[in-house]
Amino acid sequence: MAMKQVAQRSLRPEAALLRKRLVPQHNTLAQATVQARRWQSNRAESSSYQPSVSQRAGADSVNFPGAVNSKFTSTMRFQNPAENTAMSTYRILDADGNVVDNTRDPQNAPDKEILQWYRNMLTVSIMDIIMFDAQRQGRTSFYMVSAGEEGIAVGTASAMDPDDVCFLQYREQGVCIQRGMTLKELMSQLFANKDDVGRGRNMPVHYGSGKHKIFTVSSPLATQIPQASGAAYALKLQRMMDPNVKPRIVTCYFGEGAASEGDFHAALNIAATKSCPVVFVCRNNGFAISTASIEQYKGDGIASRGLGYGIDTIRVDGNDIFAVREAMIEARKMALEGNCKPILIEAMSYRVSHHSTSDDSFAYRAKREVEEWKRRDNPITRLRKWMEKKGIWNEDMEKEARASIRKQILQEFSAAEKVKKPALRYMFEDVFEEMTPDLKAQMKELKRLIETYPKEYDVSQHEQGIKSLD
Ligand SMILES: Cc1ncc(C[n+]2csc(CCOP(=O)(O)OP(=O)(O)O)c2C)c(N)n1
Ligand SMILES: [Mg+2]
Repeated sequence: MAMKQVAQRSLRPEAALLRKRLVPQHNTLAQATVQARRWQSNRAESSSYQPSVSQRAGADSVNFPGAVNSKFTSTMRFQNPAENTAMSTYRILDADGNVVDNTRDPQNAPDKEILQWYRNMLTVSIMDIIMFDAQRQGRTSFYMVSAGEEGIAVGTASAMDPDDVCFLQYREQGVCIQRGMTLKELMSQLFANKDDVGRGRNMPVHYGSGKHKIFTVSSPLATQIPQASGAAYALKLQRMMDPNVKPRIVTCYFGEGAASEGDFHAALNIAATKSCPVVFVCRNNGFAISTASIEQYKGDGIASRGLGYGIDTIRVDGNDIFAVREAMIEARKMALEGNCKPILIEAMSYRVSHHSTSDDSFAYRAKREVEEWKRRDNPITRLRKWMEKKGIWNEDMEKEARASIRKQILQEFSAAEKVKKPALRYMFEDVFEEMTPDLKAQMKELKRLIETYPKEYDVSQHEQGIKSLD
């Protein structure tokens, strides 16, 4: 059956009601959302809406509104989570690049595509080294590397539709590259030059791209998670109003540390109760800056929390790009089935790098531990071993790929470094459609200060210099 028909049928009851009430009068999504809310609260208050919560005589299970189908028991027992076995971790390849389950083909993509994922992971890793060093040389202000987590980013992004929407935390350069952001676009952001689509307003690694459906990274931890739930709800409403709209999901990335924020809990609960098509991808890399996971929580990782919110959840080996990708393909499908639903993927990894250029992780973990992880297991070497065994990769190809990627990155690096900075005027624009009198006064004052203290403020590096403030 065609996808469109499936979507129409599965969304039919709610969609029909929404269409009847919304479509003739409401053109914008915002109007429709307000109306949908009104409709839902009216429905709850109307006399025809009567959830059945009465206890039946002789029933052996609870029928309170807050817990249905819980069996009565006369044995008092506090459940102890430590008695449960930890949730298992899905993998396809072992650390040596061998397929664990030989009954199936891990390769659900042509070799050419797999080689591209490999190149994309290499690109992230080589760019990381170059940019980390550039910060040390004082050529950029800040950087965050994603060493050890390239497989999570590239693997999940490889399973998404280009029209799906992404919310990132900050350690997901691989998502940007896999979704087609160019090195020039990334470098323009890192150097905050005039070609940066963010107009140089953000710190380095705060990427964003409307073209690639990537919301701009924002520093306050976890804020992207409820935003992702909201965006997914909007996509769902859009399809309810018009079933011909292409089915899309939202993918939301965050670290296990961010999952300690209240926003994480609010986001998962609203996504579950409103059945939003969002895939939450938690990168559990073992650290929130200097706090090891083991000190961050007592439960079974982040995956166990998904179950608590009634969300279908899987834990995967984040060093295994095949497992990550397969989990994401399935998660995307499940998220869009029927009335839609959220999914949680907890991808396990190890943060090989320091937290950022502002951190020295050897102050709180042993160098030997890091070296061991680098040597023993890593998403890049794991895929490389598999490709070598399959005969599609070898030492010469590796050398050639590394050299050419490095050359491209260095070219874009030096080009971006030379490009002028954005016009100073952008500091005051874009928040309001028209600049407010306050903003105009501030811009005038900035101009006066620059003219008064020219030695203090060299603005020649900015596009149009002081003229942009006229
Ligand atoms: C609200 C808020 N609190 C604290 C910070 C400082 N901070 C930045 S990153 C970070 C750790 C996040 O760890 P995790 O979510 O596991 O991501 P990882 O860095 O491991 O990828 C902290 C505490 C912040 N940016 N925002
Ligand atoms: Mg972390």
